Amino acid sequence: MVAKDILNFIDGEFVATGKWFANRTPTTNAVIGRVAEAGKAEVDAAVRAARAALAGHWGAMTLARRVELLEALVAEITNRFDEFLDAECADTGKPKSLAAHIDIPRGAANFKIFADVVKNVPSEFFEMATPDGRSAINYGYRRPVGVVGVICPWNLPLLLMTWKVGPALACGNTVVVKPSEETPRTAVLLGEVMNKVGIPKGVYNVVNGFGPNSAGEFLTTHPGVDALTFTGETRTGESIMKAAATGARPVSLEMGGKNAAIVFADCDFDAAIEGTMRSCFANCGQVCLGTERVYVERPLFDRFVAALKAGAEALKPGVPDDAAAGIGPLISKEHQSKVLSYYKLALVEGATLVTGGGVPDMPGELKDGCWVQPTIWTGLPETARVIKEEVFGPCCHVAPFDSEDEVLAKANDNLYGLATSIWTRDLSRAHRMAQKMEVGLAWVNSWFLRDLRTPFGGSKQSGIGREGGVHSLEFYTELKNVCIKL
Ligand code: NAD
Ligand code: 6OD
Repeated sequence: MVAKDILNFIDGEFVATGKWFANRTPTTNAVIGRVAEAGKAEVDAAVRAARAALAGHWGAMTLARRVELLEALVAEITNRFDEFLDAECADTGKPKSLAAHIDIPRGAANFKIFADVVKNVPSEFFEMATPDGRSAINYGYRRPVGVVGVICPWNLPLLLMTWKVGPALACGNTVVVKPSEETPRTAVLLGEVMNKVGIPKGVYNVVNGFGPNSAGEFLTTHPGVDALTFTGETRTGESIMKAAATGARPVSLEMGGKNAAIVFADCDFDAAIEGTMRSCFANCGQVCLGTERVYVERPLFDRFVAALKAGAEALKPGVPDDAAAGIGPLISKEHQSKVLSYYKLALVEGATLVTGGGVPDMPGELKDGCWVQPTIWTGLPETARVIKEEVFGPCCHVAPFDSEDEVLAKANDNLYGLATSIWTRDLSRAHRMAQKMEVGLAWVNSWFLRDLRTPFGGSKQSGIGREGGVHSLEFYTELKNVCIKL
């Protein structure tokens, strides 16, 4: 049973406010709860609590104890797996089979990996000769950056929130989290887990609300926040960067994408289809790393399009509990309208519709949900808006290519630079292509295969900074040099 009232979590307490907004479930668009919107006062209270925790028990805690607490968090999320699963699926409508495999396990794993990193990371050391014939030693010492504001999107709510909160806490920071207004449940539920395992109050805080003139803006402009980490749209990231300029505060930005998959004729065909199906349609296409542009070497083009079409048409839309569901709804009616407007635009821009293009016929109350059909186009010019702009829905355009140079030029001709998937059996070509693609993440013969020790982030307008493994330490700690004359 998921909660009807979703409160803020401030200083270890669940806090209501005088202002509520509706929590809807995307399968039917029905209101299933209400969310207490944090105003300036609640955001201020959360930031103060976070500062106090930093100055108190949490700041003074040994690394070994912090690591123990993070490991206890992992165990408790795992204990309450089904509650997290229900909460995430109520908010997003995604199939439980997907969330049970990706969202919730990664929600726990994000604490484990960074507990391991901080336990094991070495520091640099240099010895130098001094002019008086003696010497000095230098070592790097990391301390927490302070109170971190964590602004989250709705597509993988727990996974993407803990991807920031895990390293932030592991490094000894405190956080104020602003979940997406669409998906507040798992962030608030995590508050219960924090209390249960004994994370000191004030270390983890959650404020609910929207962006401009609401909790998001109040948090990012609060002078008590030392650093801002954000996942979401590039335009929002720009606003957050502007807010962070006041006080010259550091930002880590993980933003939009318009990712290309490149399929060579020598690929393992079945693997390429399986991977491209997931990269185009998993999570109803709402994955920043997802593929919306597929380039296929000409000899394979017709066969590839036919197989992708068959795969897309076999995806059964269904509710989270439906074990046969291959695809859930989009997140909201607003997002459904946006995606459908691109479906229309594609035809105006001259696309050939291979499959989809509309709303599936759903029974009963599901008719009011945020469903769209998985959609494939061919035939668009590279200048089309549908080729250039992020749709963030279950759709892709497939185009043929004849040479590496041609496909590289096309794939790189975009303002975004997040991820790519290259499908080939030719190892030299795989390396060549991966090196020349203007992206932060290049997969070869795979997609969304994640080793959490590796650098994660986007180039161009897809992001600023890298997180993951030791790279997260660059953002969540201040590295100080200590120089000792001997
Ligand atoms: P969004 O930018 O609309 O919202 C993200 C968060 O920012 C929400 O919590 C929202 O309330 C808040 N927000 C909005 N305006 C704000 C403001 N002015 N000040 C402070 N906070 C503000 O993004 P979304 O629609 O939730 O998520 C989808 C987008 O996220 C897509 O573009 C997708 O590519 C991107 N994304 C990127 C990554 C990545 O790792 N690069 C991961 C997931 C999603
Ligand atoms: O796997 C991750 O760590 C990560 N940040 C995934 C982002 C997915 C975007 O929708």
